[in-house]
Amino acid sequence: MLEKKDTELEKAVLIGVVTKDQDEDRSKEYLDELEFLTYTAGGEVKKRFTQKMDMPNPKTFLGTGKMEEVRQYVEDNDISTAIFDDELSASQERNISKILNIKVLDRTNLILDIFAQRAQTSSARTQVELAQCEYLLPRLRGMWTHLERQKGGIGMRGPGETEIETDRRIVRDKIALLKAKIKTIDKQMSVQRGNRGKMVRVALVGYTNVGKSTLMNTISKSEVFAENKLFATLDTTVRKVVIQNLPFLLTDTVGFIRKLPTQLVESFKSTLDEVREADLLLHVVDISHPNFEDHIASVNKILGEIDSADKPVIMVFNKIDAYKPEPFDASNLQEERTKEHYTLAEWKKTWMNRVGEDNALFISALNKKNLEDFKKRVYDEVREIHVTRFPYNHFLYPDYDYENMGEEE
Ligand SMILES: Nc1nc2c(ncn2[C@@H]2O[C@H](COP(=O)(O)OP(=O)(O)OP(=O)(O)O)[C@@H](O)[C@H]2O)c(=O)[nH]1
Ligand SMILES: [Mg+2]
Repeated sequence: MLEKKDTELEKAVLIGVVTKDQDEDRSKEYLDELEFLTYTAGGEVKKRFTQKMDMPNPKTFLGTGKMEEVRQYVEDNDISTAIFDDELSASQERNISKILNIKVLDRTNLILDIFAQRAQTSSARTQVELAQCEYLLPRLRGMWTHLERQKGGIGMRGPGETEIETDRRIVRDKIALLKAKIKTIDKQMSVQRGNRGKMVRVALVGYTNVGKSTLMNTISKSEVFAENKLFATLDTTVRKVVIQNLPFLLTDTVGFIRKLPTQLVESFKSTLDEVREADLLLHVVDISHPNFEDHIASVNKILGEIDSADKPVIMVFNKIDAYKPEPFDASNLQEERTKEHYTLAEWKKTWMNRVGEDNALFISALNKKNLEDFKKRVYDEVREIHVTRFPYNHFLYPDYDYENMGEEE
């Protein structure tokens, strides 16, 4: 079933398209992310192929000529995996794998596979397994049945590995079983959350790899696994944090990504319930990432999907230490000044200004920069919620005192 063992780096090619809605720059950014996903899953990208098209070919996604180019490269370079940035239909997948004669994966496959590798606890494993089964069911016929399935590797971990040839009914039964298991887990988790009483709950949310766990570790002095790969965190960690006498619960959870497979959003319901039940969200953003605005949009979209769009939010722009604007040559009249050239001060005057000074914080979790301001802001907000729940001990929480820091747990 789910396997965690690392395999050697698999040689892969990436395939993307340039369309009317997705220009070359955008397509490159998406493929950059796909490459990072591939690396996280244990693959090594040898080449990227892109094709300009109005509409993907319904049979083979790419046009015939481009496909032949890919086939030739794959054959000459001993490539074992072709990864498409866009979702393939079952028949496209079948046709393409017949032509290329190697594993064919799409973005969803890749994300599911990373989740399968990273799932540690039984609840995370169950949730991933359910998502994989849901994804597999409509595609059961015509996966890479003509290939040796014993090889393993990217996209082969999880239930696909052993059950591909078996009847759909078995997968359906399995889905029912997993759902029942998750129901039990949901109940346990909800009891756990209930036991935490009326304490204010704060949840860190954000795109994957933005530094949520690093921030959690810094302010709660806990040891949550953080690393420079995607989806380092799959489970939810809850810590009691005390800032100047004021206790609250801080949650670190799974990161979001563009086009997070719906199967995952659904089956990770119990993990995401922590976010759904939070009183305050800290939306962490990696401001040093060139696409951070897209990331914010993806996160907001998923927050909407889990009914959490209208919670109070503080935007936490992290990694300010790593933020570097592109150099701008004013003497070059050909060059237009764009967002890539903005300094942090300039960024603050854009839409960020409308978020309100109070609701936009600029920090470095790694270098512990501006953490005082961050703590003060969180303190103020949590205090406001706290005193509505415990009005009788209002006097316990005076205004935030910058002098007396370093007392938190
Ligand atoms: N330069 C810089 N790097 C940071 C900062 N904060 C975190 N990082 C790095 O960013 C990477 C990702 O950090 P994590 O804390 O694992 O990010 P995350 O948001 O928890 O990621 P997922 O769990 O994958 O969603 C790690 O390599 C961190 O060291 C920062 O303020 N500056
Ligand atoms: Mg994390």
